[in-house]
Amino acid sequence: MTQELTAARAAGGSDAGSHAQRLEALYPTEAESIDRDLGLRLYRDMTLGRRFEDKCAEMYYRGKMFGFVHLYNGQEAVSTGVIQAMRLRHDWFCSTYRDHVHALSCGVPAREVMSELFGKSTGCSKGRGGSMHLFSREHHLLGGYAFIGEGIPVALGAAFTSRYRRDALKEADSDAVTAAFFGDGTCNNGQFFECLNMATLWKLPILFVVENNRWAIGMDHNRATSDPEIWRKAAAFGMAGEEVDGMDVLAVRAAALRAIERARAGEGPTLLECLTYRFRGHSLADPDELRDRAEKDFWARRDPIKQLATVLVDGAIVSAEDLKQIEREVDEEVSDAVEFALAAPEPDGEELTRYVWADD
Ligand SMILES: Cc1ncc(C[n+]2csc(CCOP(=O)(O)OP(=O)(O)O)c2C)c(N)n1
Ligand SMILES: [Mg+2]
Repeated sequence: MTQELTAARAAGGSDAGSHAQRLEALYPTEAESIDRDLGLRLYRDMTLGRRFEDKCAEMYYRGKMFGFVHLYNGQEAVSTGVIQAMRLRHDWFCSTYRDHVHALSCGVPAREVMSELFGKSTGCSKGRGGSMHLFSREHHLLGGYAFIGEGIPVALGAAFTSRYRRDALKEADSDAVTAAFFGDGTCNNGQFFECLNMATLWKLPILFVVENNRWAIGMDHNRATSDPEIWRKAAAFGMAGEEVDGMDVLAVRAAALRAIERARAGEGPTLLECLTYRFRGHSLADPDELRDRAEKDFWARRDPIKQLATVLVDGAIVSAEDLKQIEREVDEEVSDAVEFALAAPEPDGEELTRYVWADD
């Protein structure tokens, strides 16, 4: 912990800079070597997340979506860094109400995610869930959850299943790892601590991925949390803990790969705290008038997509035109998702109670 951070906390901890100071005080992590294919894959995934969310804002204000919609802009390096380091349709993923981009990274088609947001029957939750309740068995997405912390025990159960199959049922190939995503505000919720305990006790193959964006709606993390360095709480449980620059997709990916390797080797869970920032208000109903301009500017300069573009182009790994081409393709994919969702049918009223029970 830096001296400045300690001073900031002693002074009340609500200054605009303490979260930023932590980021700047991080030791530079060893960058994973990145080739053209990986670079383009990560860039595409983050760009899809960003442009999908921008389109959601547009559609929300045009009255195409209802209820609360929480966007992920600014946090893309976390979703892409962790999920693209895992094995899709093999490992398991569990999200929060800020779940659109996690779903896209897991491979849920943009058409299905957009349809779900429009409440259409072609949505990944058949139009029953909406923005906060995306689910895809096919893509091993165990859900978005409106209640904070609610997904963590579900993720723990998936990790327990992997371990039980391997150890009790002797399925040697049962090596799936689970990633549970949740926010800083959620880490003061009891379920978080209960699950850390059980995960370590049973050495479960799980990554607890904290997306510390400093804010829980309008509550500053430093005002609400006795020790704001969440990753340190791992030590109390004898678990591996790491903090990482959550605006740097390569740093997140490197940390995730270390944690995944430990988990698959049977060495148990990791608490990974990603220091990040949401570029928009808490939800689309939030005018975002609370946070300081200087704070927003600090994080805007660290835009994870622009940072990756710089690494790729300056390192001559890809050309600027390669990235433009990806952006064009992503824009087409997002427009196609909107057209598809607009034209899709509403769920049939006759089927209101369908899918309530598992055998449906
Ligand atoms: C159990 C529960 N208590 C309270 C709320 C109200 N609530 C909605 S979002 C939120 C803040 C969560 O902040 P954080 O975990 O940091 O996630 P972020 O929104 O920053 O992604 C709260 C308290 C809730 N959804 N569920
Ligand atoms: Mg938060």
